[in-house]
Amino acid sequence: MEEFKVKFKEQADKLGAEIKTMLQEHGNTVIGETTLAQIYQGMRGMTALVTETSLLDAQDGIRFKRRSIPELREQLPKAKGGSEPLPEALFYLMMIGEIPTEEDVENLSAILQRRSHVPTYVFDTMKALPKDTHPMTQFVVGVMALQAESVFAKRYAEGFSKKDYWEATLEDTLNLIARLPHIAAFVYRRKYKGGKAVQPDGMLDWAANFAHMLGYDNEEFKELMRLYMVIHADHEGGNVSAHATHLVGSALSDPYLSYAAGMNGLAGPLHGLANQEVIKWIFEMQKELNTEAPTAEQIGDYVKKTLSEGKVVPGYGHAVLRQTDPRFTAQMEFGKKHMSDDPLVNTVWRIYETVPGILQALGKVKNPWPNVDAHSGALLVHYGMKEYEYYTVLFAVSRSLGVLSSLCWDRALGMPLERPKSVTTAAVKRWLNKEVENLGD
Ligand code: NMX
Ligand code: MLT
Repeated sequence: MEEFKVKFKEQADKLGAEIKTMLQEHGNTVIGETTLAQIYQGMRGMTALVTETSLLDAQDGIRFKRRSIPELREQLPKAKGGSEPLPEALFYLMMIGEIPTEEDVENLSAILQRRSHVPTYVFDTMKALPKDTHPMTQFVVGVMALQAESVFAKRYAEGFSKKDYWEATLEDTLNLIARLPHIAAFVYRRKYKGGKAVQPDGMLDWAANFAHMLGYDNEEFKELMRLYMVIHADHEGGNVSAHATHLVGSALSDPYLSYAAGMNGLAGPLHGLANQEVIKWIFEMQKELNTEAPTAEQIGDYVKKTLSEGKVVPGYGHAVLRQTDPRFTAQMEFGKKHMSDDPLVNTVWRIYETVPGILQALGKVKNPWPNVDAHSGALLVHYGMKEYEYYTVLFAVSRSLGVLSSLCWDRALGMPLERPKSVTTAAVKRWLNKEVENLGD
C-alpha cells in the first residue's frame, strides 16, 4: 500500500477512536438550539455537520488545521522558483494533518501523475455535446462518463466490507483529482480553441500542468493557478458544493457521483458561478458607460441600477463571513505584485472601495464585503483568459481537493446516511397552536 494511504489510515484510526470516546462521554451534550426562522431561512448559523478538512471563522475566514490563508501561503511548499503554495501540499495537509515536506509533495505529485490518464471514451462522450453547452455541464458530463472507472462502485458491486470503504474511496479520490485537469482542459480547448488539445507535461506539478494543458505556459499564470487551486479548495462543510458532495456520498454513492452532485451545486450563481457573473457584470458596466476605467461615482450609480432591477451585486456578501474574504485579499496581493497597472484589476479595486458602503446602507445585507469571486476573473483576463463562462470549471477542479478529502474522512470515520427531519408549514401551525405536542407530529 502507498505510504500516503498508510499515513491517512493511521490518522483516521486515531481520530475515529477519539470520536468514539468523546461520544461515549459527551454524546448527549446539547450544542445549541434551533429556531423556526433557521429552518425556513437556509439553516444559517445552525451547527449540523462535522467536516475535518477546514473551519470557517466569520471574521478571519477559512483555516486549514488552524492555518489561515496568509499562513498557508507562507508555510506550504512551493514549486522550484515559485512563491505560491502547491495545491498538492494543501491536499496533504487536509488528509494527513501536517505541513508536508518537499519530498512528501513530490511523492504525491508523482502519485497523481501516474494516475492521470483519461480513457478516450470520456472525451468521446463529451464530444457528443453541442460545443456551446455551458462548460460546467460539459465538465460534469466528463466526470460522469469517468464514473465507469470507479473502484468503489466496482468493489461494492462485488461485495466488500465496510472497513475497506475508505481505501476504495481514496483510490477514486486520487484517480479523480489526477484526471480532472485533463477533463477541464479538454472543455476549454474544445469550446474556445478549436478543439486543439495540448498534451500533458509529466514534469510539471498538478496546477502548472493544468495551466499548460489549458494552453497557458506563462510562468506567472502557472503561479496564479497554484494560488487559485489552493484558495478555492475548501470552505468547511456547509457550503453548497461541500454539503452536496457529503450528502450524496452519505448514500454510499461513489466519489464520482458525489463530486458531480457537488459540482452541480457549484454551478449555481449564488455559489461558484458568481465568478463568471462578476466579470460579466463588469464587462456590461464598461460597455454601458463606454469606458474601461469607470470612476467611483459611475460605479456607485451602476451598483444602484443593478439593485433597483432586483439583482444581487455578484461577488459581494456571504452566508457566514462578515469581513473581506481573505481569499479576496490574497488575490489582491497577487494583483499588486504582478499587474498593479491593469485597468480591469484596478476597476475591481475601485468596486471594492464603492460597493460595501452602498450594500451597508440597504440595511439588510449581513456582509457587504467581497468574497473570493469578486477578484478571480480580473486576474484571469489579465493573462488572456477572457472566456468567463469557463471560470467556474477552474473553481470545480480546485474544490475537488477539499470535497474529496472530506469524503475520504467520511468513509474512514464511518459517517452514516445523512437524513435530517423535515416538517410542513401545516405541521408547524398545529404545533404553534398546541394541537400536537411535538413539532412534526
Ligand atoms: N447584492 C444585493 N443584495 C444582497 C447581496 C448582494 N451581493 N448579498 C445579500 N443580499 C441581500 C439578500 O439577497 C437578502 O435580500 P432579501 O432579504 O431581499 O432576500 C438580504 O441581502 C439578506 O441576505 P444575507 O443574509 O446577507 O445573505 P445570504 O446569507 O442569504 O446570502 C449570498 C449569501 C452569498 C448568497 C449573497 O450575499 C449573494 O447573493 N451574493 C451575491 C452572489 C455571490 O457573490 N455569491 C458567491 C458566494 C461565494 N461563493 O463562491 O460561493
Ligand atoms: C465557498 O467557497 O464555498 C463559498 O465561499 C460559499 C460558502 O462558504 O458558503
